[in-house]
Amino acid sequence: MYLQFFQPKLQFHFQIDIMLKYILLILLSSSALGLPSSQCSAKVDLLEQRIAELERRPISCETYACGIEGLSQEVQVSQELQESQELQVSQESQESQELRPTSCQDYFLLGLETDGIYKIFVGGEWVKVYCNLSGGNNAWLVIQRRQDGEVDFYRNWSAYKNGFGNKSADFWLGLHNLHLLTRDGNYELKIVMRDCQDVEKHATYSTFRVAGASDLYKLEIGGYSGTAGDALAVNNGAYFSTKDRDNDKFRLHCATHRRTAWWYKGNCGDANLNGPYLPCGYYEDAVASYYTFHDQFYGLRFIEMKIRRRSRNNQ
Ligand SMILES: [Ca+2]
Repeated sequence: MYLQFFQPKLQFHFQIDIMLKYILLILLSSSALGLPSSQCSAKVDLLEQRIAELERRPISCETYACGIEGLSQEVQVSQELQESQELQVSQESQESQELRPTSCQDYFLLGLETDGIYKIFVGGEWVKVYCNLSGGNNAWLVIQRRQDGEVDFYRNWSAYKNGFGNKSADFWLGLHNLHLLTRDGNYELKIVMRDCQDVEKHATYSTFRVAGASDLYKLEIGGYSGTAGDALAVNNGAYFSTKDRDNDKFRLHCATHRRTAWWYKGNCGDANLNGPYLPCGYYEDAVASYYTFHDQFYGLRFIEMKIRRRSRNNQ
């Protein structure tokens, strides 16, 4: 780029010096016309001397140096301006095109089809979530999982509000994020469960919304379909309760009775998905269970709760 700028400039200066020579030659020749021969000869000598001086003169050196200096400054300024403009354009482009996925579905639409932990933008912050993106058009955001009993689920209000566990294994996403995720859209909930013989059943609810802290993370749920039965029907409208917060309307403290935390209502209800992870098939009120799966409180081997925004395609 530098040579492209420089070469025409050098050539331009060289041409100016050639022109000066000939202008001087014409002027001196003109002034010599009509003079006596001796004076004319002197003019011709002067002319030849001036031409010789011009030819010896380092005509291009100063021009060359000035050209380089000036040109390099021009190039530098040009480069700085270009870099500045490129940086600005780049920043504007980045800001306008910065991807801020707000759901697992956004990642799926970007072409990602691998299950795993992804970051989504929720309530002005980045939150790590586990997405189910494999297996076709099923971009689910996992909000709870029980698979090995490594994580203690008998925790207090603060823990259930903020979430806990390992998102690649057993975990609870947290009521705060559940509220932020579901407050502005229509979400559906799918619960996938397996028993000791690896029989899999599911329950899907077309409405799932969690209210804010001031409403004690009240649950709105409805529109059941599936194979596991509608064990959550009685939980619609329930407040969340933990071992240190009894927000159920029952005479017992359901969270301590069931040894976990949940949206308890009625006589503590038929679903205890956060219950103790006991040996599979264990029969107990306080166990990780879903009553209508086996029509009893039966300890399940695997539980996964996941949500996704309802769209015209999956309504
Ligand atoms: Ca109570």
